Amino acid sequence: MPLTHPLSKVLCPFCFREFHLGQAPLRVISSSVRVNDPVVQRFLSKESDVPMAPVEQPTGFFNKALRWFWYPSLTDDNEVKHRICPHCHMELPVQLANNKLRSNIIAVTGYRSSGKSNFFGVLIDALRNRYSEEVGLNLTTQETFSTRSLQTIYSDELYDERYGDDLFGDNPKAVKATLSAESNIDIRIPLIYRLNLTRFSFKQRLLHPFATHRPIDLVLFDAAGEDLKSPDIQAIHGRYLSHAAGIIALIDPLSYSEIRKDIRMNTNITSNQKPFDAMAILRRTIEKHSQLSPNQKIKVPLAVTISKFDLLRNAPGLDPCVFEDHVHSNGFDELAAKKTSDAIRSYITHKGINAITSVAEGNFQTCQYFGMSALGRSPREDSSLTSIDPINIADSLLWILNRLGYLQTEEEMKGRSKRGNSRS
Ligand SMILES: Nc1nc2c(ncn2[C@@H]2O[C@H](COP(=O)(O)OP(=O)(O)OP(=O)(O)O)[C@@H](O)[C@H]2O)c(=O)[nH]1
Ligand SMILES: [Mg+2]
Ligand SMILES: [Zn+2]
Repeated sequence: MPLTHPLSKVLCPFCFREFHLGQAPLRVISSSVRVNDPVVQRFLSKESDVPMAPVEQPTGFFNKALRWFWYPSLTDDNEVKHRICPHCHMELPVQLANNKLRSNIIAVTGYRSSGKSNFFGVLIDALRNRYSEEVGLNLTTQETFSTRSLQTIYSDELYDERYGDDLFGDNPKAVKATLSAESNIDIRIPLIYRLNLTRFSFKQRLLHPFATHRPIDLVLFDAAGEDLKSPDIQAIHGRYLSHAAGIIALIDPLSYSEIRKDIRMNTNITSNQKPFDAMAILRRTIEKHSQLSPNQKIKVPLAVTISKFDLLRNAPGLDPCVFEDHVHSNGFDELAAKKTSDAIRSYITHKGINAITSVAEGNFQTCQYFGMSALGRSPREDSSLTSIDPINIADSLLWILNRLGYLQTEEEMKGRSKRGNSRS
C-alpha cells in the first residue's frame, strides 16, 4: 500500500490543475462496460456522450479521509485500472500515476501564426535524430490521449498525425494552421515527452549522487493562436504557463511592421498581421493564474525566440553571425548563444520595438533572446517544402535546460574533464 504525505500534490499534464494522488479516481480499463463520462465530456467540450470504461471513486468518510495518507496500488487487483485526474478524468502518465516522478514542465507559447506547430514538429524530430547524440539526451514518448479512439495512446502517434506525416512524409509540406478548439477538440490534448539528460550540473550531481540521468518533461500544448482569446483555452493555457519551469515565447517577426520593412526588401512576403503585444499577454496570463504581485518578477527563465528567422537573412543592422547553426557537442555553447542574444537584442532596440525587451526584462528575472527557424525557408504557396533546414531549433530549450541545471555548458564540461584528468 503506497503511502503519501497529505499535503503532497501532483500536476495534471492535461488540465494543469494540482491534486493529491490519493484523491485521484481509477478507471477500470479491463471492464467491458462503457458509460458516458460527463467530466471528460465537459473537458473536451463535446456535446455528444463520451462512452468510456467506468470510474471508481473512493467512497465513505473513513475511506476518503484515509486516502490523504495512501493511494491504491494499480497492480493489486486482477482488474486493469488506470489512475485519472479528478478534475478532467484524463489518464495520468504511468510514472506520475505511480508517484515515481514529479516532473517539471517546459512550456511554449506564441500568438496566431507565430510558428508554434512547425516548431514543435521539427523540434521533436531534431531532438531525437540530432541532439540525442550531440548533447547526450534521450527522448521518450509518454502517454497522452486520443480524442478519436477515446483511449490512451503514445505521444509519438499523435505527433505523426499532427506534424510528422506532413513535415517528413513523401511530399514534405509545412504544418497547416491549427484549427480552433471549437472545431478541433484534439488540440486540447498535449504531446508529452520525457527528456533524460546525462550531462547535468554539478549541483544536480550533489543532489542525486547515484543518478545516471536527470528527467524533465516537455509538454507541448499546441493551442491555435486565435484560441488564446477564448476564456476556456486561456484558462488551460494560463495554468500551463504558470506551472512551467521554463517558458519559450515565440515571436513572429512578421507581426511587427518595423521588421516587415526589412523582410519585404528581400522577399515578396506580405502580411496583414496586426502588431501584437505577445509579451504583455504572457505577463497578464501568468499574473492571472498565479499568486504573483504586480511588482514581483517572474522567476522562471524566459527564452524570447524570434521564429521564421530565415526571413531576416540580410536584414540591415543584424549581425550575420546570428544565422550560424550552433553545435553543442561539448556542452551547451553558452558563449555563442549569448553573442546571438546580444545581437538580436540590439537589432530589436535599433528597430524601436521596446515592447518586447521592456516586458521581457521588466517582468522576468532571467531572459535571453534567440533567433530560430524551424523550416529554414518559407514554404511554397501550396505549403510544399523542397527541404527542411532548421536554424538553432533547440537553442532556446537547451538554454532553459542549462538554467535549470539539466545540461552543462561547454565551460562547465571543460572544468569537469580537467578535474577528472587531474585526479587520474
Ligand atoms: N520562412 C519561414 N516560415 C515559417 C517557418 N515556420 C512557419 N512558417 C510559416 O508560418 C506559418 C504559420 O506557422 P505555424 O507553425 O502554423 O504557426 P502557429 O503558431 O502554429 O499558427 P496557428 O496554429 O494558426 O496558431 C506557416 O504556414 C509557414 O508559412 C519558418 O521556419 N520559416
Ligand atoms: Mg498551429
Ligand atoms: Zn486534469
